[in-house]
Amino acid sequence: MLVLYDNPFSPFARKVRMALDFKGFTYRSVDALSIEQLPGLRDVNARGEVPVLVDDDIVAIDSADIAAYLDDLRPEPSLLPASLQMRAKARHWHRVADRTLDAIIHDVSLWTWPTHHRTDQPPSGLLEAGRQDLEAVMRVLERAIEPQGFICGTVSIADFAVFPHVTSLRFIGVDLDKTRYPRLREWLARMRDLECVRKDLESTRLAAIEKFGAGKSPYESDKVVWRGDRIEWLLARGFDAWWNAERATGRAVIPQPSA
Ligand SMILES: N[C@@H](CCC(=O)N[C@@H](CS)C(=O)NCC(=O)O)C(=O)O
Repeated sequence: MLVLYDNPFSPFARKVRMALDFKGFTYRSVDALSIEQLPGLRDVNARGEVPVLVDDDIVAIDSADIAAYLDDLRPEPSLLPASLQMRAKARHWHRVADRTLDAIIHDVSLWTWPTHHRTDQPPSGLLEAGRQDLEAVMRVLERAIEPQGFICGTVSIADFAVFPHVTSLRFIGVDLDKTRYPRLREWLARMRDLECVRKDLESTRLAAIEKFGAGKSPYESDKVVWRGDRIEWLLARGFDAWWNAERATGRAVIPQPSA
């Protein structure tokens, strides 16, 4: 059976879970970011990141590569649209979700994580810069969504990649109001009608209760693993001094190079 090194809250893992369910795979999920599962995760991925998919002796790392592996394994229903133009578009929005939306949302959300209880405040201007850049991406997405359809017309990996990020925007004060974002709002409703999306939302909701009930958390509560894109956005927006201070505290961890 396929084993997914998973986490209920990771947007990358959620994307892969929706893709697995959309394609009708049976799989076993392990919450690999819980402290007790971390050694097992590092055995299959030296970077210690989820998701990882293990299919007997085949290990697929990185959510985009896992999605491609799933299409290789079972071509239909495909995670990519039929036309060349829409395939290129799907890959573009997949990348925007993974590199840009994830980076900004991660960087501005640290203070709201139920796993970490930071007593400091975000550096001045960070939240505003994040909201500004996220709104700029949302304006482009609003125009990009195919009318009466999904991002690329039919359901694709672009929808599964973008969806978890868009649903977290309200927690950081980005309001997708009906007047400015009618297509986005219709797309969100269409997404929520898909069975694989409903399953994702329900399992995320239940996991929040299970994992954080009674003030508990099974996860790391101090250190934060920073990937390249997340650091890049901070530097692009001029938060170098904050980043250097964060590293100096030892809270910020960067994965070591590995093959
Ligand atoms: N490029 C990777 C990124 C995966 C990633 O950043 N995963 C985060 C969770 S969202 C992670 O596992 N971080 C390690 C940690 O938090 O300990 C992918 O697409 O799978």
